[in-house]
Amino acid sequence: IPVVAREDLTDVIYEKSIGEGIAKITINRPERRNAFRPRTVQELSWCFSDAREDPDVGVVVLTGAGSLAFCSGGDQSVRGQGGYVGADGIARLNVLDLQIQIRRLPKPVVAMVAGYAVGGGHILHMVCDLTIAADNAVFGQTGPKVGSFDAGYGSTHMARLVGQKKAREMWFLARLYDAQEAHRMGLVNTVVPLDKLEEETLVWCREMLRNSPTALRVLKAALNAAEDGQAGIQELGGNATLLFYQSEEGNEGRQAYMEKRPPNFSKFKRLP
Ligand code: 2NE
Repeated sequence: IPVVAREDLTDVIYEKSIGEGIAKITINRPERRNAFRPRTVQELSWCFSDAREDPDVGVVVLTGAGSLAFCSGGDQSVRGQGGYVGADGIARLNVLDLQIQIRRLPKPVVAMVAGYAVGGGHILHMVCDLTIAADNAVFGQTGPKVGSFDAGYGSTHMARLVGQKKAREMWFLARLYDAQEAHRMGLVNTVVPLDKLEEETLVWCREMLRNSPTALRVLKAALNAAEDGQAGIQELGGNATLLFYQSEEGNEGRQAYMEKRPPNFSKFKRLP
């Protein structure tokens, strides 16, 4: 598929297939098993923002460079007091904002996982809508071993995915799980041979792209809302407004205001 790519990124590769509706974001630090530093997260955030704003993009794929790792979490070599330290000397935990950005993106985000998805990298795949795993994938939380934890989505969303007992096991023992075990636990949608990973991911993406974008958008918001409290309701409610603005009834109010006349909603039925 012909692609357009943004060239000035150092830690991430960003590609968009022309006319296909798929954006692919690749964490590109294979020498560190695709661990993220603040710059990596900033670049990822830019890419997700572009994929959100581009009306030609319908599905986003997040992956890691090479076949050894999807992402090994925060780069421990730049971990300082209060977060991960970037070129500006400031400590950040900006991956937490990235998690929210992925979750709130009104298009499906698919994690395409080969190799290790551990620590903060494991959480990134969990906040994606779907995970396609290669048979060499390995999943787990390492935080308690390296003096870290994610008590946000990394814990609470995990418990929704795998259940409370298993989530406590994953975090308290910090074990690693192979792809088949992750599939049994409900952490991933399917497991495929490594050499079929990209091909299978494309099949899933194309299948979603054939479906109604609005249906997928509102379903994602609804599934989020069940977990996200007021913020989730706000997201779901925003979709109701978006749809209402597309209706004749919604436009009668705006039109009347602009024409300085009282609105006439009498022709709109009160449905049961
Ligand atoms: C990922 C894993 C299991 C891979 O093991 P292996 O044996 O395949 O590779 P190796 O030799 O460990 O790693 C290759 C190189 O990548 C670096 C290593 O230090 C090594 O460098 P050299 O010795 O060749 O110079 N590397 C790998 N992961 C790194 C990382 N996260 N930071 C910096 N360098 C890394 C194995 O490498 C591993 O267990 N990695 C550490 C995983 C980890 O503990 N991640 C942090 C969890 S905490 C977190 O992500 C977090 C959070 O909990 C809350 C908020 C934000 C972040």
